[in-house]
Amino acid sequence: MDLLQMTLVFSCLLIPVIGLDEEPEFVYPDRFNDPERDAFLYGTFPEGFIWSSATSSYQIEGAWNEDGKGESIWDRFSQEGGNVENNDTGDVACDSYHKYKEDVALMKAMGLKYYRFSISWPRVLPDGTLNNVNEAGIAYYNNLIDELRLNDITPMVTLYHWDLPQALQDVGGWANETIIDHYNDYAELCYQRFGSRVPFWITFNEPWIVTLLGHGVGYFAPGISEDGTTIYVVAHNIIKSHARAWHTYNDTYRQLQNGQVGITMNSDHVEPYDSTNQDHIDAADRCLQFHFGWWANPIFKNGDYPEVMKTSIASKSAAQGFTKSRLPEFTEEEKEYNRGTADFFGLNQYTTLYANNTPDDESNPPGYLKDRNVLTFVDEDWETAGSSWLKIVPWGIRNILKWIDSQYHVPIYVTENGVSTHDVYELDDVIRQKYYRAYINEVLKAIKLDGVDVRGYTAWSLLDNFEWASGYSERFGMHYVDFNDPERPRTAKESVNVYSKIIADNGFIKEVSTTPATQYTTASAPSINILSHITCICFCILSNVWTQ
Ligand code: PNW
Repeated sequence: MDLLQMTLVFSCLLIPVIGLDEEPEFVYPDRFNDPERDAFLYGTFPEGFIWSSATSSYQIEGAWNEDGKGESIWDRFSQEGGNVENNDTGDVACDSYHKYKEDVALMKAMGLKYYRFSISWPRVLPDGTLNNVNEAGIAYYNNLIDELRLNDITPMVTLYHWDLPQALQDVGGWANETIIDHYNDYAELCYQRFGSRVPFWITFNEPWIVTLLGHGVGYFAPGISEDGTTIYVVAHNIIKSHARAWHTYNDTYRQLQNGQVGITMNSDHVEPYDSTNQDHIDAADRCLQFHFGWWANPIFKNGDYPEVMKTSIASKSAAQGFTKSRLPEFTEEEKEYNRGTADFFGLNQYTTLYANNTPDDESNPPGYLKDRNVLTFVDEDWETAGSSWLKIVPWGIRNILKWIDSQYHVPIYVTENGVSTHDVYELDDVIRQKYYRAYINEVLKAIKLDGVDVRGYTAWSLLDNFEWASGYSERFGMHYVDFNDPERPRTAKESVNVYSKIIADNGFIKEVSTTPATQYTTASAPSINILSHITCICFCILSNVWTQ
């Protein structure tokens, strides 16, 4: 037997072990349990797959008024009291403004090659405009980027992760279309000052949350509750701001800096409650169009809002006595300008909902939920994390990746995914270890089994941090941060090891065992096993013919 034959025979022995599906990491004790769907898949990610972890400026930096930083809407919203759990604020947060070198060392220790962070707009432009460029703020991000590069870690930078300069909010914020010019000035300043070292820009983090939670229900800063009217104006200005910032990069900086500019959207996966019922299927699709399509249709498809949004909002607006649709219109020129303005699709994904139809409701007052006309709900048997909204449903991420791929056909980066625990000191964070393995495994399936072009995965979050309206009562970090200690010490949780191993292996490699695998735990396992054997036998026969 020559070397080639020996290698092939050896791999024959290995493949049944490596390719074997195993018991699901999460098993649901209800009618939605599906061991075949949830079976674990061993295998590796494509070469060059990006492994990252994320944070955002307001959630970790602290130093809210240091070195010339301006006030942000989150400073105002948290400090005024009554808006955040325990009246927590991000005044100090993880103190990463002072401890960024320590943070970079944590990333290095984990084997991370990418880091997603955001720039605080009021730290570099205290009143939001170019009237006053805060060089100390610029220096902070330059130092952070340099420290990352020194440690072989590539920055992915979010321009807007919710901390709008308060001075711009005072003149109407996202509801005032002058914001488009201000945002473009800010983006261009960032390209100029940091762009030579930043290959990935994300214009907006989760515009749906900015719009709905910030301007629809007022649960997030700036605390406005104008569901059904202002939200559509805010969204319109965000889309235009995004398109403008992309064009600025494309026209002036791309050739020089060779980076990519995308946008990150969040969505729960939405599954029809009864997948054989067309009403449920339509309701799930409508829900996703109102959530993703709102932004993604103009940016990735045809420059305009999804048809289902246009027709639903127009007819309800008319019935409610509005003289025109509450959904603003793009001109033909604007549609042309919006179309194709993203080099990648950033996806933040955490959880899943079921969808069903609701009867049409055209009554006043108008509202987003009435416009959308979908009833969403969860299965109470699904395991809940430290955040009440976060049910653990790994297969949801695979399904939504498939949906995005089918709609927009673009490279996708998972820019956030993770799970919270309550505010407890717990270093062996079993739930997070299981969550990451299970969800990342579903991303692997989307790539390997469904052919979706997913290029990277980002874990939320590197550190426990300020979880918006929940303050410090929910912990998403792979590192525990002691918020009672002025030094804000960080301690690695066990999930760091789990994630580091996935990064080191570029996926999931089953430990090689000498005992034959005889126990199949899922319905799909035997077929995969038999297939591997057949493939092996074919290889061996071929190699025999070839070497004779
Ligand atoms: C994302 N919800 O936000 C954000 O990008 C992060 O800043 C945040 O810390 C992370 O997810 C975890 O929450 C969300 O209420 C905030 O459904 C709230 C919701 C979803 C995402």
